[in-house]
Amino acid sequence: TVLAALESGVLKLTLNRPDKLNSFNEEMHVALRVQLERAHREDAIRAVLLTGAGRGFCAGQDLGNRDPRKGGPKPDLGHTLQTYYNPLLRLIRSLDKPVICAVNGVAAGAGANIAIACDIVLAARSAKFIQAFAKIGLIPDAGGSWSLTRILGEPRAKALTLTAEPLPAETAAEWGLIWKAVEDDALMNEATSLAEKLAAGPTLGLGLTKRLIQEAATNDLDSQLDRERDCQREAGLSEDYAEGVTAFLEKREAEFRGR
Ligand code: LHQ
Repeated sequence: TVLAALESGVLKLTLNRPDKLNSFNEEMHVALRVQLERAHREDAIRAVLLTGAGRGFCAGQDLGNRDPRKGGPKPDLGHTLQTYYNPLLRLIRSLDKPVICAVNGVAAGAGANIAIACDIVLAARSAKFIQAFAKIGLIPDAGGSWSLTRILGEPRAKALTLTAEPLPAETAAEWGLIWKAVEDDALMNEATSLAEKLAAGPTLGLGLTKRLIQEAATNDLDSQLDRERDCQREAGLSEDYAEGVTAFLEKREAEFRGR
């Protein structure tokens, strides 16, 4: 349910239930988690590229396997979040390597918010982001209530989540929700070359950068300045910093090794 391929330092993960618009069942959750844990562990992986197979990116939770018409006990969706979505979000945000998301088509519900949680999001011009939760009586999960509010502010976050109106990729880019919208047939090339470029970068410094930017949301300036001091100290000790400065002085491209 998740295709994984490691090439040029990029772990490409393709959500692969195309006939269900790559909506999440338990098997796909576990498969994605296994791959992200691997990305945390393996030094050879220096960037992750997440995308979807077929015409959609991800339609959120698979709504097909819990049919309320069949009766039975009411589901505990809190348990589903605790067991699957929350750990997934934490794995993406805490990975000290860039996660690029190529949104190849519709991203709905938790699918939209998983995309938004990635570090750099490119979307096909035809893709749409839908906070579909309100249509089925749920609340925005997979970090959406947090990320949408921080990125867009309350007015747009509330309008999107209360109405469940689709947001076209280009508007998402104009609003700063994603990095950019690109022509459909250029998406994978552009996302792949971006991921490869980042994978060839100073991985340690990039990881610290990602962490600092994320921490800024909740730090005050004084704490953030302290964190910059500590992280710069660490970056300054890396082999890649020495190589970067040497390459600059020698007027050549740096060859970073990710440490
Ligand atoms: C699907 C799905 C889907 C199953 C399309 N499931 N089959 C967390 C905790 C626990 C529980 C609950 O939820 C959550 C978080 C969430 O993510 S809640 C939000 C869940 N997602 C949605 O509400 C979105 C549901 N899907 C849609 O609204 C539409 O499919 C969109 C707008 C995404 C795409 O519309 P279309 O392009 O018109 O495609 P379609 O509706 O025809 O879908 C194609 C097929 O995919 C179809 O199957 P079929 O056998 O009829 O061809 C759909 O049934 C299936 N599919 N989403 N979430």
